[in-house]
Amino acid sequence: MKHLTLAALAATMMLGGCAPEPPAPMSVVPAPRQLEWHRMEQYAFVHFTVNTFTNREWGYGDEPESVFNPTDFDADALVKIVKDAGLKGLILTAKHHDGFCLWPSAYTEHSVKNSPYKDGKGDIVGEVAEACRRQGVKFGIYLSPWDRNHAGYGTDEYLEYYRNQLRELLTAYGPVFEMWFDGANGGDGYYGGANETRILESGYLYYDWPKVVEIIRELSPETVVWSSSLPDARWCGNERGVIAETNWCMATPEKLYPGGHDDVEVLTHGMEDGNRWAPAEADVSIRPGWFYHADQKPKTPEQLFDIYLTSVGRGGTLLLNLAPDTRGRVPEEDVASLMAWRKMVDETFARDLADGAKAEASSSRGRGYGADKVIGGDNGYWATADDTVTGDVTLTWSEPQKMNYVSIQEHIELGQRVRTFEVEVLENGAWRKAAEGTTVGYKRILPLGGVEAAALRVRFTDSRGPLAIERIAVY
Ligand code: FUL
Repeated sequence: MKHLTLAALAATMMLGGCAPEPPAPMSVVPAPRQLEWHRMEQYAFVHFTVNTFTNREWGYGDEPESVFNPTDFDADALVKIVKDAGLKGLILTAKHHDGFCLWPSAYTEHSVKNSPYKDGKGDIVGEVAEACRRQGVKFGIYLSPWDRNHAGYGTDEYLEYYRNQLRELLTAYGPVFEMWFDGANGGDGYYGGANETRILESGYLYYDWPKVVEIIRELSPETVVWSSSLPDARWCGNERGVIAETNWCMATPEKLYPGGHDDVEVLTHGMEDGNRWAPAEADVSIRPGWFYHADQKPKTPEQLFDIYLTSVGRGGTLLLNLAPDTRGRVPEEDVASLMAWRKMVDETFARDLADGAKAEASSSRGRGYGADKVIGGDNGYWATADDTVTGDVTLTWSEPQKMNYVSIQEHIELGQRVRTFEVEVLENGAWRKAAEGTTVGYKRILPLGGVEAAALRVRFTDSRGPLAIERIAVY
């Protein structure tokens, strides 16, 4: 027995000694629910309510329930479009600012139950949640805090109503991958017939977001909370689908929402020294409006492709909105654009050239953390020693390859580290800088312009700690 152990020890030593410890995690790392969320990369928003029928973006709150009358709604058809487009989830406007509920809530009469849809027996939230489960698409909910219908909006009565609805939704329609709380807070509205303006001094204080988050954590701990104030995920600061090139996944809540208002600078870039994981999500509509309007056109597949590069390609997620029409169907031209975009993304990123390359690094942490780990993903990560915060990985091919994009991913389980990097290509025997960037995070995609090169080198020129790179892919 003793001999065997010694032999095994000798073999281990010949192979380069004991495997080193992994790099220590940075002080802020993602929770498992956030990691899972990052990996979804892209999911759909669906804006559908009375506004679809009144041709508005923000309903006033006085719309009779009778206006909600989709003639051909089919939850499975909607979810199939989302799934075929490669979108991994669907967040539905269960209630928008007008207060109309797409589910038969026990707490109000202002819902589908008093609409002509299925003679009041329909439940859009339930039907979509079920269709999502059947088709393997994750389900999420938008529940507008601002409610222009409710008579008690602005008082404690409304808060109780709102929290009851939140509990009702999470209990009846879970699992919910993301809860989406928009930032529109107060203004004029119907408010049960008062027809007045109600301005909140501070949305943060009124809604008591810590209390709302507590309810979600209790009923649905796996749900990612999207909001301005206490987020698991943050707004990227615009509705164009453009995340900043320098994009840290960390932020400090007090800095995101100082004085009850968004700090767009912090939302846009995040904070290198932020005290919680609050990654950027890019919400953008396929059309100019969030809701359907007959006179609007969808974005082209090329526009959607650019949005993919400035959202998923900058380390965040893409929340792409679809707007069903008065039939309850996603307009055919939108579906065509969406599917053409999907095809473009799939074809562009179909074959990772790194699969046929040899990988070498300037240095490594030791056994189990070599350069080969960057190829293919899912097999660990390349890491440097504790005192080494710069380094490079070179991929070499036997023949020159035509390169359109490089995609780099950090091992974010251990936090976000890279501050700056450069990409060089070996073209006709000489190295040339082809691209450069700042942060990497979950994923960073940069164009290489179709260069023909026999090698590609990523030089990490500054990092917050030892490097931990999960994947370098070339397309
Ligand atoms: C905003 C809302 O005011 C818009 O109507 C839309 O729902 C957008 C996604 O969020 O806060």
